[in-house]
Amino acid sequence: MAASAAGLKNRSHFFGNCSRGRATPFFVDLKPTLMRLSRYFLPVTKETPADAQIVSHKLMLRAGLVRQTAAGIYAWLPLGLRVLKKIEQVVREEQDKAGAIELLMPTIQAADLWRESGRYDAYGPEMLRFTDRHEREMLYGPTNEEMITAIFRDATKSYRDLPRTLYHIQWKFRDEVRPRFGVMRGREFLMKDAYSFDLDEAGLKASYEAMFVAYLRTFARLGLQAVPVRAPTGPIGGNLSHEFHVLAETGESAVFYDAALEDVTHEELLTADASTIARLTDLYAMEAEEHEKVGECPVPPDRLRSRRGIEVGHIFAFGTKYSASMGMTVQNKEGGSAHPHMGSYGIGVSRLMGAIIEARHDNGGIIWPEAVAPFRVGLINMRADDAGCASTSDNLYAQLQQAGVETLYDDRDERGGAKFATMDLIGLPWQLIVGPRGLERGVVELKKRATGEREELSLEGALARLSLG
Ligand code: P5A
Repeated sequence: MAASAAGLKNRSHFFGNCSRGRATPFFVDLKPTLMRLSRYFLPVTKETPADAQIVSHKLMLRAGLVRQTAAGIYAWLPLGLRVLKKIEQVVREEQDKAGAIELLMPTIQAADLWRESGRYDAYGPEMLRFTDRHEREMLYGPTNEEMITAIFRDATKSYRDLPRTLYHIQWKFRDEVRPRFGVMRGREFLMKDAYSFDLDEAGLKASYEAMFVAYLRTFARLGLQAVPVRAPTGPIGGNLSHEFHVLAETGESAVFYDAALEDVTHEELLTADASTIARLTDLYAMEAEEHEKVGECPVPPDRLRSRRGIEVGHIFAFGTKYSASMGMTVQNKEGGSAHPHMGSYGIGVSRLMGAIIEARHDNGGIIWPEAVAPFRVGLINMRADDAGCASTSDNLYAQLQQAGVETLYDDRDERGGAKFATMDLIGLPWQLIVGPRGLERGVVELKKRATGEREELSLEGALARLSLG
């Protein structure tokens, strides 16, 4: 059958030219096979899950992205994991561009570390505490200020070792009283947390601004409009802090802001710099509680907007809070000693997935931005029982693979309608549809998920279109 010929051709591309017996690959890349829906693991459902209240949670369950395994704790299924890794990668690239250096700290921490800063008792019941077999008190890290301070303290002696910003992307645990809305407020969640060390306050301000810029760019790349809001500092401490809120009806916070913030364009945010910060932070934006404290509002009423927001990032400048309490000093230029000034900078990586879906969906399902789509193209064979359709689809699939276009191939023996519904639900940016009537005229259909626009193209035309960046 033509279909298996194309399949073989495809395999030989990845396994090299083995003349006989089992192919022994030099590098194992099984993805081409795994991206066939007939062999993938994608448990989608039509039913709306009863326990999900907001649209992103419903869609994440229905599209087979995650599965809850205990209250507020999720398994990331194959499709969801691909998105999570992509969000993580965008965050990582912008951190690297801002000059931050990646490391990886563990999820488990020793209670003694937190006794040094005094936060072990202060943190309260949100901290998951346990003892090991030697009765040593341990905890699952809710954040890493103490650990990074200890690591940096023990390796740093001089002002020449500053400034530095270190970050990691690691699972956190917070025993939230009310985990809800799926991954939005989980107990276990993935966070990017960065920590900056500077000699003085002016240095800290520069590090804070570098992260601020990185955040604006990160959220813009993810296709989100995120408003920076002046924020109270809470248990992290310090006196300067901003939260970044994605505006969405289902957000947990009420945000008040100057309508002029809506005029900032996507392009400006993608290329944000220090002047963007100055412009944005001059504009009024507060969470409800802070807004009330301010009392008489500095924004003319006709320019004041109130919307719900999802907090996807939070940055803090807290100066010497941890360096002083944990005894971290460096020698300064004059030969004296100084406590480094610190900041910490968080992004809710797993929460972002919910936020992106809240901001980008329709009745049919998710609409992924290209930057984080689990696959770029969904190839749909409308008639798996038709040899012509099958061999053309297999060929297109092999060629898309070779062109490096991430493709999920629906090669299952299912009705066309069910295939369309699945593709719309999982929200890949492009659908390439192969059907018998089109093939008679030598054409396939290309559908753009975001707009629903369909276009008939020759096979070569479709391949060329999808292979371009
Ligand atoms: C900053 C980095 C901190 O923990 N310490 C290190 C500081 N800040 S924060 O605001 O408490 O958290 C940072 C971001 O993590 C996300 N987040 C969550 N995501 C999912 N479920 C949760 N329960 C949860 N709690 C916090 C948010 O995006 C937050 O801005």
